[in-house]
Amino acid sequence: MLRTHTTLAAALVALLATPALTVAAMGQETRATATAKLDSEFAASDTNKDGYLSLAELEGRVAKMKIRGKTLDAVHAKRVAALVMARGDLDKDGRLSRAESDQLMGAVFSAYDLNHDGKVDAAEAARARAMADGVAKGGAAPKK
Ligand SMILES: [Ca+2]
Ligand SMILES: [Ca+2]
Repeated sequence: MLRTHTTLAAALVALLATPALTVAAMGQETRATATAKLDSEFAASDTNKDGYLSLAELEGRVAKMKIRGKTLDAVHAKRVAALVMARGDLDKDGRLSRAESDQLMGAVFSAYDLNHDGKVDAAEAARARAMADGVAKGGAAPKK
């Protein structure tokens, strides 16, 4: 079960664990390259091509995400999608716009760029992977 105090971290990790934006690929990732990956990720997730991610589209995407080779079960996929929406839907219209998605990605990046040098280095990526492992097991992410 995702516990309340770990939910944001879990949701952020889940975003990073998408196939196009894998946690493993975060080594030496810069904000610019991460944003470029988000562009293709957003397009792939927007299945009806209306320029917004609905909760259903998010759920569909999350359900296909692999975290260390394992997909989340349906219950966790729904929860993570709901958390991503809750965190990212700034204007509360029930869908994620590109701008909202970009802003969420910025928050994700900042969460992992622990020394704030604009890059997620190998050590920071390793920490992200450890958190992703916690999500894949359905458990809590490591505490700070
Ligand atoms: Ca859409
Ligand atoms: Ca919105």
